[in-house]
Amino acid sequence: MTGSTYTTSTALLEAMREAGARHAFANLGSDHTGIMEAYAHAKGSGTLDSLPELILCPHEFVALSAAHGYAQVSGEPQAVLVHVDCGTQNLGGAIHNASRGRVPVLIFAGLSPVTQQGELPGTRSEHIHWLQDSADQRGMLRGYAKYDQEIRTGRTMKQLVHRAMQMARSEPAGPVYLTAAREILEEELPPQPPQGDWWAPVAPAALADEVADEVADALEGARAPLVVTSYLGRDPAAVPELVRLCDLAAVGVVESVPMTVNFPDDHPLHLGYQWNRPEQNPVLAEADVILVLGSDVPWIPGHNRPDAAARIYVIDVDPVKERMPLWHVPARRYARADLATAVRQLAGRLARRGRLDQVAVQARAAWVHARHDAQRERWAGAEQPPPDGAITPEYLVACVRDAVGPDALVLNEAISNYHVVSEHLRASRPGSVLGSGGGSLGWSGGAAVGAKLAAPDRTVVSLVGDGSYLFGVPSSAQWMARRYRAPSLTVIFDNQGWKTPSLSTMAVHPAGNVAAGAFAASFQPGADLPGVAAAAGGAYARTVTAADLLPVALRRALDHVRRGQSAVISARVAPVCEGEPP
Ligand SMILES: Cc1ncc(C[n+]2csc(CCOP(=O)(O)OP(=O)(O)O)c2C)c(N)n1
Ligand SMILES: [Mg+2]
Repeated sequence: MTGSTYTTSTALLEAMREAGARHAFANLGSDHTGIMEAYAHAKGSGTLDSLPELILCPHEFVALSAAHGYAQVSGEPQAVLVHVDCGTQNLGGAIHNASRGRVPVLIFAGLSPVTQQGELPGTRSEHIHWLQDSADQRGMLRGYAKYDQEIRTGRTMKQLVHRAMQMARSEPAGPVYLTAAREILEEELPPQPPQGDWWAPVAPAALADEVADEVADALEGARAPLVVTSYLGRDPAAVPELVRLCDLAAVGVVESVPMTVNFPDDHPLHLGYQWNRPEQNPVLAEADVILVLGSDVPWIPGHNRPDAAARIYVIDVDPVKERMPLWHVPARRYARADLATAVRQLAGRLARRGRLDQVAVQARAAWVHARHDAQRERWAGAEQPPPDGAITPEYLVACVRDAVGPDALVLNEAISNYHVVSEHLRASRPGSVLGSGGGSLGWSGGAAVGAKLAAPDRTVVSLVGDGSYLFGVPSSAQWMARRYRAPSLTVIFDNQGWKTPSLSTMAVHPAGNVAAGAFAASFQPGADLPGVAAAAGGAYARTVTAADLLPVALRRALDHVRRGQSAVISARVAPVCEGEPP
């Protein structure tokens, strides 16, 4: 075949762009011949703007993580192109993260050619076309993709891309997966007209009047009302709405497993964070009315639960967690609603009805504020470095906070130090912290690249465990950061191993052999982790072992980042085990 002018591949790429994908994070292969021709043709004819910008990704996990980070920051769905079955498999845990994080992204993979004797343009031409033909390629992502479909003719390509994107963007948002054989991608077509205007996502849902009344009644009658949230702040506009509601009725807020800033840390009604620490949160136990506003894990009932008599209301875009096999919160009412809309409705109702007992509200506000202040005082005390000059995680986060300032965009993948980041970063600006939303480690490597592409004027900072840094394929992510001018600062909590599996084991076997120190998942002998980034992406690379050297190391690293060069600082914190690994 010679260079064709308009094919199904052109329609695919145009439709992605029409649906809002500014980028296609791509790892290419023999299924993408039509796509490469389409880009080459667009370049020659000056029409590249009608296609997503192609971002080459040496690893697919990083490609999807970058699309994830971009979509989180911009709210715009992105596209990912991968190679048949094996490229799909290399997406690995990034598809879990996108699904659990409810991130809109369209993944497209080719299929091996469906003809083998030259019957159609695009027919099999390489040995791998027999090897890469799999029985159920789409099945690999089932359970994680919201929608999957094979495109069987170029005539429906644009419709199906828009339909898939409409699904991806409608709440609860999530990844979608399309495939097409090479013959389909090579099919010549008359140019397909734009369709973007006809496939908007489903409009935000409001609370039914009777539900809004019931929740407002509960708040008016509450002695100790509490909001628990994990991801209300994915929509930064929802945060000031929540502040207004909480101010009106003096409602305290606990962030459970926060994936973003849901409520300003410096607001006196903020009552702290819940991660995995095996202890009862007294604030949760004392509450008599609890609004769970956007949370997959509002508490871990095995060790931390509300009072049995508490009246609980779940309001969420996904109130019964349709993709989770086992899930339950003992709520009076489950309501599906857009959180900014629902919270605005509740605040409007409380203000209009004027039934709140103002004396009780004032007294409660004073009590919550005192608790907030005591909590912050305790946290501030923990930031002092010990006399031996070692770097503690609390000190590390405090140094990062002071160095980067409140406008930075912080990616939290600190794992056994997740809670330390929450408590010491003191993030108060909506949209200034991100988590993956899932549990497959390595997200921050690619997500930092995507986040910086989406917000070129912001300083992007990843706080990451040493294990998670390696899971993120830093060779690939750091190369992309240089090639696409998306520099960021990575700070590694380098405890030279995986601490969390030991913590998990000790929680199950508190007096077991691991608790006694007989085994630890150590990375000794230690690796030069920043050196990986220097080799692959020309990053500024430093390892810091003493507390007093940290502030200046961070300042220097940030200078490099501001000049366009990525920087990776490994901060040596207490190792998972001393000396030789047991
Ligand atoms: C893809 C993936 N593989 C394995 C795990 C299991 N896992 C959970 S925490 C952890 C250790 C992470 O190490 P690090 O980032 O250094 O954090 P630390 O526990 O040392 O704080 C592992 C391997 C996981 N969550 N995801
Ligand atoms: Mg570690």
